This record gives sequence, C-alpha cells and structure tokens, in this order.
Amino acid sequence: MVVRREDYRPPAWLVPEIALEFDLDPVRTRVRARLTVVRNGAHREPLRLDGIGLKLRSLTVDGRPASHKLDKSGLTVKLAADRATVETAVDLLPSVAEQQGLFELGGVLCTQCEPEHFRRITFFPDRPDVLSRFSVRIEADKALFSVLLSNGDLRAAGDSDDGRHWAEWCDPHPKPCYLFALVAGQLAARTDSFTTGSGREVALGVWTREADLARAAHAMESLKAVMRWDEDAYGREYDLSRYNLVALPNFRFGAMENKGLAIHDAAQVLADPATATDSELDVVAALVAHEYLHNWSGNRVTCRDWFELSLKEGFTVFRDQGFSADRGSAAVRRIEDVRSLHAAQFVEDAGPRAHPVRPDRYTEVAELFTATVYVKGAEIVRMIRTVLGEAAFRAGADLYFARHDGGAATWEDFLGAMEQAGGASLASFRRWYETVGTPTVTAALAYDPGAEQATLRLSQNPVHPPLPIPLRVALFGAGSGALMAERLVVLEAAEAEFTFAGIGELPALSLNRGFSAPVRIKAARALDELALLASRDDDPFSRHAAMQDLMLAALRDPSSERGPLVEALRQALGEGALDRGLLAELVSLPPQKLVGEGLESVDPGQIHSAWKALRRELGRELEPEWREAQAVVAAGPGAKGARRLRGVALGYLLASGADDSGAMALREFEQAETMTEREDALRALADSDASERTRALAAFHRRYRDDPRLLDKWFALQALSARDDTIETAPRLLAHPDFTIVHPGRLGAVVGAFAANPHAFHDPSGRGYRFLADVTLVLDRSDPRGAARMARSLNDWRR
Ligand code: 0A1
Ligand code: ZN
Repeated sequence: MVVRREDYRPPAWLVPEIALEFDLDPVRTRVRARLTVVRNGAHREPLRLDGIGLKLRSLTVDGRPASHKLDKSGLTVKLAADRATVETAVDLLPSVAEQQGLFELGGVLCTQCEPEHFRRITFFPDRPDVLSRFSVRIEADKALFSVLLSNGDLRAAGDSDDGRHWAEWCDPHPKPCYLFALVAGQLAARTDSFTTGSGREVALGVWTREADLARAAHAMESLKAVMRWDEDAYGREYDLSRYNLVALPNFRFGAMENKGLAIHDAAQVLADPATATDSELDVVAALVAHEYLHNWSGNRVTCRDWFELSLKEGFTVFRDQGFSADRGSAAVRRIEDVRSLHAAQFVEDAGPRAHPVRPDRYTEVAELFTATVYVKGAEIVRMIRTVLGEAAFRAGADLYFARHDGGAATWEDFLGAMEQAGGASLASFRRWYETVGTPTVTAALAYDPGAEQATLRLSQNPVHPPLPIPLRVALFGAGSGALMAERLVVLEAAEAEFTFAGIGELPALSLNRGFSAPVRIKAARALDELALLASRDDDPFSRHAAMQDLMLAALRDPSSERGPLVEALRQALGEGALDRGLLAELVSLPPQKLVGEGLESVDPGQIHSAWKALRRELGRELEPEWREAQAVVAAGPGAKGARRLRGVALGYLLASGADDSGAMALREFEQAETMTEREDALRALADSDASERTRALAAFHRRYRDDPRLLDKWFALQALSARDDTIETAPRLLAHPDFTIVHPGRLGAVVGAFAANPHAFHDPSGRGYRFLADVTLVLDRSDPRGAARMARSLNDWRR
C-alpha cells in the first residue's frame, strides 16, 4: 500500500502511559499491556490499535470486558469516554527468522521495533507521534535468561518461584514505541561509570557473550568519549541513571538507538587493537557515537512520521561526523566522509532509486533507510550551519531541543528554530529536502588586471527549482600562491556573478572549500592552476580535491603532462609540518570507481590500466620520497596518520617494481606491531607481482584462520586485488576449504568484494557478471534479501 505524506493526520488517540508485563518464553511469550488512552481533540473516532501475529487472550476497558473488532492488522474499540484504561493480554511466538518485534538470536531474546514492529509485541498505535511513558516488568527463567534489560532505570528486581526471576524497568521520558527494547539472556557486562556535567553518575554497561568481553573495551571508551562530547559540543547531558549497549552476533540492522539500551551487531562493535585496524576502530567509535547521539536527536525529539526520518538520521549523522572530526584529524574525516558520499549517495541520486531527502510517498517504511536520507540529510544540516555560523547554529539547536523536547517534530520545526536563532530566513533551504538528484555548479572566473577585479560566474543545473548553494570560495595568486580573498557566496538563482575587488594578480580559484555544498563542480582549470592549489591551498579539503583533479586528469588522458602532478606531490611529501594522515590522503590515487564518476559511460578496463600505469610511474618518479615516507616512525599521538602514510608509500614502492620492495613489504608484514600495518603490507603485496605475495598470504591465513572476521579479510583482499588475473583467481576462492556459505560475511568477502573491484567485475569477457549472477541465483533460494543486496552491484549497469 502506498503511504503519502500529504495524508498525515494527527493521532486520534494518545497513550500517555503504558505498563507492559512480559512472561518470557522462547516458545510462547505472554505480554500484558495496560494503556492509558486519551482522546486527542473533539472527534468520535474509535480507538485503533495496530497488532500483527498476536493471539489476543483478553481485552478490558476500565476493568470490564469490552466489545471490539479484530482484523488482520489490529483491533478497533469504541470508547465513550475521553479517557480510558485499556488492558490486553496476548500470546506470541518469538520469531527466529525475521528480526522483527521480539525474536531469538543465539539464545538471547531481544527486540527490534523500528520502524513498525512494536505491533508484533502488543496492540498499540504504532506511529512515532504517539509518545508514552513506559514501565516494563520482565519475568523469565533465571538459568536461561540471567540478564533482563529494558529501557530506562532499573526500579526493582527479584526472584520468583520455579527458578524464575523478574526485573522492573521504568523510563521517565515519553518515547515513541519504536524505541522500546528488551534484551534477556546469558550475557556478561563490561561496566564503567560516567559523571555528567551536572554531577550525576551514570552506570554504563557493554553486554556481550562472556567470551567476547575483552573486545568490548573500545566500545566502552568510545561511549564515554561521546557522552562528554555531546555535553561540550551541544550542551546535551545524558538523562537516565544507566546506559546499556548490547552486542549481539548477527543482529541484522547494524545498530539501533533504543532509549538507554542500544543494540549493536557484535561484529560491528567489538574490536580490539590487536586484530582491528585504525579505521575499523574509528568506525566502531562512530557507530557507538551515532546510537548514543540519537538520545537527543531522535529520542528526546523524535519524528512526526516516517517521511521525516532524515530529521533524526541526517541530523544524527551530522552530529556523529562532528564527534569523529574532533577525535582525530578533522581534515581526513571530511575527505573520507565526502568520498563515501560520492560512492553511495551521489550514485543513488543518479540511479533508479533516487528520491528526495524527505520523500512524499513510500510503500514500505524500510525503503526509507537510505544513503540519501542519512548522508545527504547530514549535508543539508551542514549547509545550514555554514550559512548561519557556529554560534547561531548552536543556539538554533538548543532552541530546537528545548521547544520540541518530549515531542515529535518535522524539518519545518528544525528550520524554524534555526531561523529564529540565526535571525535569517532559510525558506529556500526547504527545497533541498524536496529535490532529487545532485546539482552541478559550473564556475568560470574572469580577471580584469586593470581594475584589479575578478568576477566569478556561477550557474547551477538542473534548475527546477534553483537550490540555495553555499560555496566557500578563495582566490590565490597564481604566481605568488598568496591568499587574496576568501568568502562565502550563496548561489540562490540559476546563475549569478560575484565580484572580488583588490585582486592584484591573476587568481587561481578554490571553490566549494570544505565541501560546503553537496554538489558536483564543473570548472575548467589548467593543470598549473590545479597544481598551485594542490600545493598551496590552505583549506585541506580543497587542496586534496585539487590534487585528486590533477590525478584524474592524468588518468583520463594518459598523454597529458605529468610534471605539475609530480611537482605537487613532491612538494607535499617534503612538507614536514603537514599532518601525516592528510599527507597520506593527498598522495593517494583516487579509487578507480571515482575515475568514471559523472561520465555517461565508462571503460573499467581502460581506467584500470591507466591507474596501474600512473601508480607505477609515480612510484618510480618519487622513489626516494616514498622510501622516506615509508620509514616514518609511527608512534605517539600522530601515529594513526603516520601508519596510513607508511601504507600508501609501501603501495607505491611495490608498484614501482623496485627490486627490494617485495622483501620490504614482507618484512613490514612480519614485523608489524599493529593490524593496520600488517594489513596494509598484505594489501600492497596482494596487489603486486612480487614473489613474496604467496608467502605473506599463506602466513596470514595460518595465523588468523580461526578468526572468521580476519579470514573474511583474507578472502576480500584477494578478491579486491589490482592484479590482472583477479578475474581468474577470485571465482576460484569459492572452492577454498575455508569458504562456507554458512558464515554470513564470507560470501560478501568474496563475491561482494569482487563486484566492488571494477576491472575484474567488468572484465570484457562478461565472466564477472556471470559469476555474480550465478551466485545470486543460488543465494536467492536460501536468502532472498541477501541476494537482492548482492544484485545491487549491477545498479550502475547503464554506464
Ligand atoms: N535507526 C537505526 C538503524 C536502523 C534502520 C532500520 C531499521 O529497520 C528497518 C532498524 C534500525 C540507526 O540509525 O542507527
Ligand atoms: Zn541513526
């Protein structure tokens, strides 16, 4: 059924209070619910409660049996008074297959209620604009379910007869039912505590299987860090006496922000520095942060309906990006975030599944959890901050939280608070929520030396309607490299001109600094101009963008002049004061996928040859510099960046074919003290023709074959190899004795990785496509959802 945004009506009945009692049993769980319902406004509509898969045992209104109508999707009760107590008792079978409502996962009973699965637990108006105070009593067998968790504060617990025990939880903050959660099972906790800014103690727990406890430390550390960060950056304190995070193997949704009780997929949240790389640890921290940050953006202030999903998701992604930026190198984070925006959102926006950040219709809510809703939503929030400035943005966020606390809001509410705090109209920004597709901004700069004036001409495409596009711009002296002007311009119309006075020298144009707007830029710039910016631009993001453009020019036209690129790289590599992580980004070649981005059609084989040739050439040209970079010491606070640089340099050295490079990589691999360095060395070898390759792969396999995650990585590195024979070798990995379809990540590690390796997947013989199709068809028999996901590798087929 199609749901339309324009059909929104406020709920006819509100439920300010709900008391739930769970009699837990894996084969028959009984749920009793007591709802206080209140008529919302003057109307005579009956009370409608959603419910699916529930066996109704009893129903009373104000203590008396009441007539009601039961159908496939819920029940309807006519109520005479404006307020009533409705009690139901239902039986349900916790499912094992679908992770919806209450289900069993590896012996643990847990819940997933977002978006519309609370109706599989009890009869309730299952929509985000109905907010209730929850109290929850759980009773279960003590031996099977030693730990009983729910949202909020623990009020009481005790033993009952027959080896059963119980716990009572109370959440004082009204919340929509999609944030309800329950976890019961044999779990152990890593505990800690956090003192909030106002001096309250919060008990923290990261719950896992006993055997995994040691790997929960990083999640705990990340949790404490983000709790502090939200106080510092947004003035948001945690509001309960405890926060629990549960890590469950094979939890399908990655993670879920239930109030005070986040649930995470164990594989994505448990990580220790011995077996995880720097970037994997960063991803864990970002995920923990994301779920925690929802406590305010999503939980205290939720969404009016699912069309507003991006209000909580886009804003929360923006907030978790801020946390990650403040924790490491902000420049590197921005470069990475924009890279993944390009890879996921720009592609989605250009394909058959393109949709606005706030869609107007859906057939299934699950369709809405997309890159566009999450990351383009975050970019819109970022533009608003850019336009308003830090202080006004923060005041606007404060106002938004204060005004809508305990309620369900819309993007209009968010913009309204920002407008009021900023004293500026954001009316035109509403279009960003409604428009589909990625705008292209075309820029041309004219210079009048007599008048010492530069004129920047900007136009946008498509223009129906024109979007407000905030672009941070700077002009550098093309000869001197000096910064001559810097300013924020907002392109509001289809085209506009901006003039810069006092420009004493031919200018080089630095545009969309910091990626201030999520657009593609078309600006004809000579290689010299790019090279100047790649060496001198003081905005790290734009400096990186200029270097990437230089590299793209070299990749797209192999006969183009290489001098400016080589010089810009040499200059960066010689800059001692540069953050090593940023340097690593600056000197890295763009991913092959990016080379074809924005082109009507691509030739992955040709891109691959050009890419390999350029890497070899740069490896040779700058060999002494790579050797020096490879030897940088990776210790102390900047170690992460230094490790990254070493890895990139090693890749170039191997690509250069230098005689000793294979041995060097093998030594690095064997003596590495971190997984980051070990994996970088192995990747460089896996990509190369060096004779040490086989030895390193075998050693890695021997050492880590008992760790499924690392074994996945071992498979993936081979399927992702830049070697020309990957089209032959990758499909053969399915015959390896350690390949199993039973382990959930393994198929992705081979076939998913292979499909993400353009030169192999798009082999002109068509064998890559056949391989994917064959595997997808087999998978479809047992896991249609997984098969559908796998088929998405073909999304790009038109090009
Ligand atoms: N809200 C969660 C992720 C999530 C998305 C979809 C779900 O069901 C279809 C469940 C959870 C988050 O943003 O972290
Ligand atoms: Zn989220």
